[in-house]
Amino acid sequence: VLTLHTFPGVWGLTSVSPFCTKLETWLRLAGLDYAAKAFNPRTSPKGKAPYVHLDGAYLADSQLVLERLTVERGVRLDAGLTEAERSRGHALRRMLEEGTYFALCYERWQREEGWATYRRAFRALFPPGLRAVLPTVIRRDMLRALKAQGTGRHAYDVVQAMLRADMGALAAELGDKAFLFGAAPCSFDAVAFAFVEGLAGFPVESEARTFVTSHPALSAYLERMRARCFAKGPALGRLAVG
Ligand SMILES: N[C@@H](CCC(=O)N[C@@H](CS)C(=O)NCC(=O)O)C(=O)O
Repeated sequence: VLTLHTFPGVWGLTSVSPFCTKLETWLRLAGLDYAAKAFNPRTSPKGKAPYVHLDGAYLADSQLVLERLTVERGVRLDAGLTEAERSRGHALRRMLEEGTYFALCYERWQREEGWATYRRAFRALFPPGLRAVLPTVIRRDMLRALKAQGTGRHAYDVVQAMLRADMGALAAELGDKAFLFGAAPCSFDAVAFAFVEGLAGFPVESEARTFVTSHPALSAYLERMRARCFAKGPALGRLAVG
């Protein structure tokens, strides 16, 4: 039995966390059965989400989990990819997870308009007694992390331009194909979907968001992936936040 520990969705997002969206999308593309439970700081091996409970132990990190399941469960999602496609997919994944991610965090946590909205979803993740204090404390830590990583030191317009460039690179790879590397989805589509959705599904206007939602290929890709994986929504459902 495989248990996915994840954060629920909200608005147009499968999960508040793109890494949780990635892993749940991957599980669905791979056709693996799983149960879903909420993130629990006491069982999370690295203090982050997502993680899984598998064969009696907890395992963290979306990529380490999917790589292990690929081997142990004989998942063949990437079996048809050429070496060059694997290499481009790897580079795109690292761009999204190690670059785009921080620009998304900037949009939600550092930009005041973003935080005013994101805060409402984030506080709903906690029991009522912790809602007044925890989001503010965690925001302070997040702003420190953004500064240490570097993205937090840029002006808003610069970060927006970075996001548009990342989405432009993704759109160029997608071209007019149904999925990143052809007519069938592969593991890298789970990552691409998570980050395209992470930008398009957060309901605060920005140039980068408009770039994605008005891009014919990217918006069609988003709908195609949603229809394929989440016609009935994510396993933990979505937070009811206005
Ligand atoms: N490399 C990790 C990244 C996971 C990650 O950064 N998760 C964030 C949510 S988007 C988290 O749990 N942050 C909590 C924290 O840093 O304390 C993965 O792929 O699973």
